[in-house]
Amino acid sequence: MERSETIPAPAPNEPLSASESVARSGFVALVGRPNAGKSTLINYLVGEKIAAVSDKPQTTRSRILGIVTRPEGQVVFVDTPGVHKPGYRLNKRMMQAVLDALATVDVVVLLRDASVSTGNGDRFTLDLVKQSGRPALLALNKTDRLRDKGKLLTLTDFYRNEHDFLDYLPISALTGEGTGALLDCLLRALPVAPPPFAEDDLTDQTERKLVAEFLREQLLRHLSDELPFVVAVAVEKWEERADGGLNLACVILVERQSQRAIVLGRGGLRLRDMATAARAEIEAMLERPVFLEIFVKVEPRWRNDERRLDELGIG
Ligand SMILES: Nc1nc2c(ncn2[C@@H]2O[C@H](COP(=O)(O)OP(=O)(O)OP(=O)(O)O)[C@@H](O)[C@H]2O)c(=O)[nH]1
Ligand SMILES: [Mg+2]
Repeated sequence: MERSETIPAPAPNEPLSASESVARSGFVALVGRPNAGKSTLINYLVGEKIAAVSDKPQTTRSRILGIVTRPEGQVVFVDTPGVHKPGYRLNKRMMQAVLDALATVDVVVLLRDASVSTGNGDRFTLDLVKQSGRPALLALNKTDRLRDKGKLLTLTDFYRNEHDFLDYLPISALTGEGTGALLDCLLRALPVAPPPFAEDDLTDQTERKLVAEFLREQLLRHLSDELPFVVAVAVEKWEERADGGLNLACVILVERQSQRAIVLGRGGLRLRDMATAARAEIEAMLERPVFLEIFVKVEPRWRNDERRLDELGIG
């Protein structure tokens, strides 16, 4: 995409003037450890649910665009999988999605869960952001959880000593606190360029992909421990009904027969609960009645199967 850089970015605390306020646009990667709150933040900023959220790590598996259009310009957020050590092909693709985002965006937001202590994973993530050479902003998330606000000062000092970030902003992706300041800061940092997307575009995710993700989110919420890592969801049938409704069929992949039994639950009750919750969300999104059929299929080693990963749109 061509960009013109003729108008310099205003100083951090200077208001955006009318002439500057139409033209700033670009791509902003949300990068951070699993569970930092990247998808919660993109959903909040976009104002619609476009990304699955759960308290299980590695919820996001591929790049998701979330588009925010304001009078001052357009910010195209790139939600990425959490930074982790890849084992399976699945995880290698997830990490590649992070690296691709870092290599192509205009600005990076390093999102850090301020309510947990700093670990090796946080240092590794910081190094990736530094190595990208992109302008970066630090957002300290989950401030609503912090009893001791002094923690924010300590963390800000830590990151300030490590890297020259554009700014160091406390936010809560859950309540939205601080997200206005974050958006302002990003709009200032973006180049002068026409918006890449139409004003009413919200995401690049297809309805089909969102259906699969809404069901997978329910699986993540209802299943404990290791199971979330081994489930995937694909939509296999999308059929118009004469009565205006939709017939959908989804397949849930697991790797072992014992996992299939857990997903189903006693008498199929767990799957029924998850399907009911997913269907309600899918109907609200599509604004029409949905008839949802679900199959649970054992497919050993799908996480290392490149063809399957292509079909699932991962990476
Ligand atoms: N209290 C609080 N919880 C939050 C906040 N932001 C996110 N969470 C919670 O943190 C958990 C992880 O959120 P996600 O948005 O899925 O995190 P993520 O960074 O996208 O995680 P991955 O996709 O696994 O990399 C969820 O349970 C969210 O509800 C916040 O600002 N405050
Ligand atoms: Mg996520």
